[in-house]
Parts: sequence; C-alpha cells; structure tokens
Amino acid sequence: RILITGGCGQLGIPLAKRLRELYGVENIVLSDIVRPSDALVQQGIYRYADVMDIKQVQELLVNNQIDWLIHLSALLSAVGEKNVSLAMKLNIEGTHHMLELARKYKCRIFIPSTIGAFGPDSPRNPTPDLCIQRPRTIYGVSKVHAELLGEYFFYRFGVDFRCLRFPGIISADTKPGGGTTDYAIEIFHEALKSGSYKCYLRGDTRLPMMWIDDCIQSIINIMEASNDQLKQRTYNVAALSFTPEELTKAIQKYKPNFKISYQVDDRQNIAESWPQVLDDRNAREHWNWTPKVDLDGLVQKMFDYLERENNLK
Ligand code: VAH
Repeated sequence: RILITGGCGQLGIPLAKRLRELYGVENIVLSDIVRPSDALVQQGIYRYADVMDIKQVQELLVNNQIDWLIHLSALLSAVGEKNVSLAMKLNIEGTHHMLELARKYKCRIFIPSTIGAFGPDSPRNPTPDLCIQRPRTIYGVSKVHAELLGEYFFYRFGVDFRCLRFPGIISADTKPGGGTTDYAIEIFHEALKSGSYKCYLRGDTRLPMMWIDDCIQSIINIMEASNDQLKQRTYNVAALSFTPEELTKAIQKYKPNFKISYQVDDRQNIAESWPQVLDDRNAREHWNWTPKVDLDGLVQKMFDYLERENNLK
C-alpha cells in the first residue's frame, strides 16, 4: 500500500489517479493538510496528515499497512524565497520525518528532486547527474539535502530511497504550486482568456520541461525498477527544453493572434542559475526511461483540455 504526502498538489492528484488504476483504489492513501474537493474524496482514501508532525504520519502509515512512501510535500522555488523559514521547516524537517519512518518501517521511499538542485556553478547544457551543486534558493538547498540524506540512509541503513530530478512539469487539470517554471502553464490559460501573456522570464530563458503524464510515468518506472537496475539512487529525467519565445511560436500554430510581452522579475535570477538541458542518459540506459510528449504534443494536449473545460462551463 502506498502513502502519498502533499497529495493535493500538481503531481499528487494525477499520480494517485494512475496508481489507483494500476494497483487498486484501496491501496493508495492520499494525504495533505488542505481540505480536499468532493471529487478527490470520491476518488479514494484521503486523510489529513501534516508531515511536520511525525506521529500523525506514523499513525497513518501503521494503520494502513503502508510499504511505499511518496513524499511530495514541499514549498517550491518562488514561494520558498518568499517564506524561507517555512520552506526550511517543511522541506527539510518534513524530509527527516519521512526518511526516519521509511527506515523504521522498511518502506520504499520516493522523494522528487528538481533542476533547482543545481546552481550557477553547475554545467548548464547539458547538466549531468553528477556535478557540482551549489543552488541559491532555499528550495534547491533543501532538495540537495534530501538527495544526500536519502542516499546516506540507503548506504548506512539500507533504506530503499529513490529520487528523480524533475524539470518544470506542465499539466492542464492541476495547478502548479508557486515555482519558477509556472509561466509555461499560465501562458496557456491567458492565451485562451485574453489572447496575450506577460511573461516574468526573458524570452530566451531556456529551461527543461516535461508533460505531466511523462512525469507520472517516470515515478512509476523508478518505483517499479528492480534494485539491480538502479545503479544510482538519484537520476535526472528530461523530456524537452524550450524558451518562452519557442513556446510562443508553438502556441501561435494554434492561436496565430497570440501575443507575448515581457516584464522580468526576481524569478529570472532563479531560472538563470538552473540547467538549460538535463542529461538523463543514465535513466534511459539503466531503467529505460523514455518520455513520449514533445513540444507540439504538449501544446495540443493543453489546448484540447482547456478548451473542453471552457465549453463545459
Ligand atoms: C519550480 N517547478 O519552478 C518547480 C521545479 C523545475 C523546477 O522544481 O520551483
């Protein structure tokens, strides 16, 4: 049975949906501190759990015979900079709690990392799995901490820790939670609503991105991989990389009148310290990672979903 923390976020909802299809509704427990929508409650088990309170998560884990933990709770890069002490508490202490529980109850544990775990001293194009990591956001620092501590728990205590470094994740039906890559989602909503978008990153800022279904599939693949396949515990996973200018051109194929303008803010500094292209060769070789959705596919999926949703309203 699987427990997902931070379950009401951009990744948790679609991940729970897919895992329920694969392993049965009764085997997935979604948890978070927010009040869930009616739809979410109807989809399966939902429980309140605050990862800052280890006893609460422990109780949930014991009572539900959990053996896989998927720890998604975290403040992302842009909101983290606005609330550094909460980000430290949630991202670092929350991770301590989850790793301790994984050790005590011998659970397999997945914690996502991010391109944000790299910094201005890392090679940016491409960025390999192993290189210098000196991130300058609290989010990035907390994710390097999670990578290192997870690997330490693996080598020291045999905890089955698995970790993927994700690019910006693009989804239509769930909202991102305050990251630097959020523009690549907002732009679609604005393209339909007003036909134009004011972007907070410069037009030539290249960042790695991925369609949500590929992201969910990569989590399932690494969770299901055998220990023999995993030659390392933390892997980069990539799909595509684009700039706001390139995304605008792809959108204009569908909406020729769409216009973009730029008003750069602090998030530009964060984006400029991150990889432009992730090298995910090891994930491809070791456990056959293969993303399916390219830029045109992604644009089409976004508009298909959002237009359908708008017509229903
Ligand atoms: C952020 N979307 O922008 C997140 C992510 C790719 C970076 O971890 O903070």
